[in-house]
Amino acid sequence: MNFLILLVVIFGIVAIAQLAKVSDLSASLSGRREEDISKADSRLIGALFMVFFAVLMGATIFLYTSYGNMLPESASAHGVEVDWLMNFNWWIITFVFVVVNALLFFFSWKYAYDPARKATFFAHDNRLELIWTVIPSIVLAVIIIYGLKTWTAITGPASDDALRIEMYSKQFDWSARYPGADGEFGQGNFNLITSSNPLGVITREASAEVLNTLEEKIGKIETNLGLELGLLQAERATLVATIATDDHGHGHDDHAAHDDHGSHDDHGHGEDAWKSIAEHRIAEIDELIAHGGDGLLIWTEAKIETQRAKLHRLKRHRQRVLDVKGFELESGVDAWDAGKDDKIVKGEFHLPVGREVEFVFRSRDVIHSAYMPHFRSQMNSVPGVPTRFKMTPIITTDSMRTILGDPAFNYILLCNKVCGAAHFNMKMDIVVESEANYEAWLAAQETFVPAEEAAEEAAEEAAEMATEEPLAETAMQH
Ligand SMILES: [Cu+2]
Repeated sequence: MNFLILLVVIFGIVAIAQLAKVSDLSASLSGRREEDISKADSRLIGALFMVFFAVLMGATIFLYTSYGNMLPESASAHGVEVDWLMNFNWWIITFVFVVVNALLFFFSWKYAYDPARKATFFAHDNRLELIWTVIPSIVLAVIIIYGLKTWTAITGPASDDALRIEMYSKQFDWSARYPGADGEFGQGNFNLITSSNPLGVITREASAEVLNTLEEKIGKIETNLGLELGLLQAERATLVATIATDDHGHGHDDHAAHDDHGSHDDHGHGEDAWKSIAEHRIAEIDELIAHGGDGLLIWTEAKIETQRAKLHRLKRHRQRVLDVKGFELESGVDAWDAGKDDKIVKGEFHLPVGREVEFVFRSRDVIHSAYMPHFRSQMNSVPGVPTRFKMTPIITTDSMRTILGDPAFNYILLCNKVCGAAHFNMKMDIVVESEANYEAWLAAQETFVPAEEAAEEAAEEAAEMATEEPLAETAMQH
């Protein structure tokens, strides 16, 4: 089928080329020059231009009416402004588009070639220059100033009582995090990311969990390296060689020691201790090699290298986790505690209608983009650089379903950056509802550290405080 279409196109082109050749030939036969076009031909071309203009305008009107409003009315307060700005620009563009094309095609028809008419020629006109410089300048200034004003209002700081939500992106899903009762997000640190803590929220539990896992892995590799036959033999050989050269060197040292009194004894003692440790270790290795049996490992050098590199990485990771420090946040909340009552949700998140929301965007891996088309919002989510965007939802999901006559309608958050294989799958539903319904929904969500665990921990801490206090008091009295 495709091949047939291709054939038709090729033959069409050939036919047109042949026709052109025929008209060339007939022109040369009748003695006309190629660029001589009859008045009738000119009028025909002019009329065709008018037909084309009519089709163009018809198509434009059709496209504007069928596809002009792909989104329903804005569901956010600033979105109304954005739509105004967008429409304002479209009206200007449409006006210019129609006027320019009308003049272009109408003039082609009206001033079709006429050998009896001579064209007026003028090289310069100040008035015209002024008109087509000043008018576009004014229009552009209006568009830019209006746009900047709207943009500044949209991106300005959020009010103090705005609800704050963190949108966390990774390949390939979104999480929404609510700060919990203390109003503070627990800080995030990528060194604490685990499958149960995908956002890397800093809490004592998260830190302890990561440290445990790391210790386990480090211990396992160290044990294995201690059972590798080649390494054991190499270590034994080094120890034996060191003892041998040391014995030899000892005599030499003896002579030198005559100069500094007293040091000889110390030196000798330390050496003996070291030697006995070395001998002990040699015995240990011999024992291992002789009776290690199945426990012994024989690895290639490459394998030993990769295991050592892995060990190095794990130890570095452990150090980074140990370096994570708790600190006081501005509100006085301990950073170690701020994350406990955070609520992390997936798949769907809720917003109260009429309340300002400030989104903070964070990304784990690559640049994603949070796109909420019904709210006219979009913001990139960039690894290492938190971004933000504020908005106020003004239409609940239920109202929008009524407006659209679609009971299945849902607001959505999409990823709008092609971020990898499952990019298409990165979306969340957004439910806008009354403040009361929202509060009820939020209350039903699980906190990051489950409430019972947090209570237990608080009780433990209180008990510790109780035993410490009397001590502190006696210390004060002294
Ligand atoms: Cu994405």
